Amino acid sequence: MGAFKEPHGGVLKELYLGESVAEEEKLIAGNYPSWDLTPRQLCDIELLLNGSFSPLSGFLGSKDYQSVVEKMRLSSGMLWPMPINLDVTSKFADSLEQGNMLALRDQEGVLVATMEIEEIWKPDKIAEAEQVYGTSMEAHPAVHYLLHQTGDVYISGELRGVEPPTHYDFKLLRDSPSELRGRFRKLGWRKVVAFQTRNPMHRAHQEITYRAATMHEANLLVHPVVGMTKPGDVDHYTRVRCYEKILERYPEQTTTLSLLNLAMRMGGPREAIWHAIIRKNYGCTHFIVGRDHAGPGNKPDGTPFYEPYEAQELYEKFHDEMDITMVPFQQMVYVEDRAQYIPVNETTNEMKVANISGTEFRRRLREGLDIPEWFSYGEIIQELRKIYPPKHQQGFTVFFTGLSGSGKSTIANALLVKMLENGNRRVTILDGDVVRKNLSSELGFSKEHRDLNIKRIGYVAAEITKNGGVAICAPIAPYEKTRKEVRSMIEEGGGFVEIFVNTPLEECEKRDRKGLYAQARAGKIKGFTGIDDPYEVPKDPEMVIDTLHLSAELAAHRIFVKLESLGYIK
Ligand code: PPS
Repeated sequence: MGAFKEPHGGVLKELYLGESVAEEEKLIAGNYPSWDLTPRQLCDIELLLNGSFSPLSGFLGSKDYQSVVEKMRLSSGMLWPMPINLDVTSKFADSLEQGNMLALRDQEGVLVATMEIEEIWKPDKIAEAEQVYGTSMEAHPAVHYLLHQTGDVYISGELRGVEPPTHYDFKLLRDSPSELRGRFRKLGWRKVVAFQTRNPMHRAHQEITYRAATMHEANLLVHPVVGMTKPGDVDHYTRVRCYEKILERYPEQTTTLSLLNLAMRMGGPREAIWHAIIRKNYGCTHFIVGRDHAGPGNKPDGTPFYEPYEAQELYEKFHDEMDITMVPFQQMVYVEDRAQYIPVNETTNEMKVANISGTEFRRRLREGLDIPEWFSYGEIIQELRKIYPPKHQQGFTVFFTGLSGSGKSTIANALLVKMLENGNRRVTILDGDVVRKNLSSELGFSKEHRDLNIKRIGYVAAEITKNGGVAICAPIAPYEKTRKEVRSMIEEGGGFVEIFVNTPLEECEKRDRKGLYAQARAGKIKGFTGIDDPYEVPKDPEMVIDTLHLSAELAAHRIFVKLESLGYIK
């Protein structure tokens, strides 16, 4: 093979069929039962098929699974810390039998691989969570995934790779282990330090990686994860643009970048071992493990799931078997009087130490505040500012809720005009009646239909918000749970301001501008909000408007001022 570093288990397990056999397989697979791989399974299968997960030759069978969960070893005794399983729903599993062939497809139906089913079994998920992640608390992202998104049945068998999952982005930066090994060979790189990351890199990371490489007289591979990382992380498109920029900060010919389509589990110490084995399969000789490697964040009580250096300790235990040298790092901090980064355990009390946490960094970005030179490079900040624009450039939704005839539409329209007059924002209004004529013309007023209507409004508002626009919505939205769902959908991409138009039922009924209350009282309209269908008063709206004592114009003015004070309007 000519590689500088043997893969884990000695052989790189590439599982693709030859071209002509793969073509035949595609034809036959049309008759097989078919499973559409989930985004996580797609990441896993890509890394299984290209040898990143050597020595695995498919999703784990029950014996290997049990052994990995309990002992971090395959049943052969070889070190392997992470269960890699093909989970399916019970309903789908009921249609399968041992010995069946199965077609594994991507979300568009393209055949990725086939598998002869050897085993079908139900795992004990709680035991898996506790043994692999050390907890069954749902605050751990992998446990949450296991309990809520993982199918109840696991199936296994040897994989026959047909076609690698398609990627349209950064194609030239994506490498299989043999491709990267080829690059190292071509460049004559014999010692390579790998750096795993799921975050944008700043000066401290550059410092760690550069030190690690020079310390070991090695070259450097920046090997970021672009598959699935921790929910809320910076998107990989932005990160890759940042990595490309930081590459120029290393001496020429010393460092290379490649993207790894791994689905992380945030499994801390076990995950560190897994990450290192993967990098060994890519031909690397050294692997950097810093503070809180692959950490999942804190438990609800604020304490961490894993100790900050627990991953380094576990690695140390298995170091001889791992055959890829750990380069441990303490957290790096900036020492002002020395104008230099040093490991935190080398600082003294006399030193003036500076540090900016991830949370503080994001706050500064979001609020358009200064980020010091010592923390990051100008070109990286510039890239990140694009996804964390200051508040007055972020999208948001103003969500009015209240009884029919409460005045929502009038206030919403007055607000719209004020925003157009201000001219700094692009605004779309999604009024209850208008939506019902266009988006939801086939819907009635049952609970299901109302929920569907509100979710449609929420979906459109979330899209507008995500893309930096302003959506003003004004449906009745009578149910708290649905409003909450819409809020969390929209808050993923911007702001959400809920306004309860608090006009008492008697007043709405007295106004009865459309004559609907009279019809509802006469039983001609059934399930009318406030009459014979509930309106749940919002628990925590950003604002409550009392229309008995406030004109629509004044109400719109107050809301406009509130939006200014929240920073959304300049
Ligand atoms: S919901 O519950 O949020 O889906 O309602 P929404 O889409 O805002 O539609 C409310 C308008 O539809 C008219 N209408 C009814 N409202 C409540 N209950 C029943 N059964 C009903 N039937 C028709 C009413 O005119 C509402 O308009 P607004 O602008 O709120 O007065």
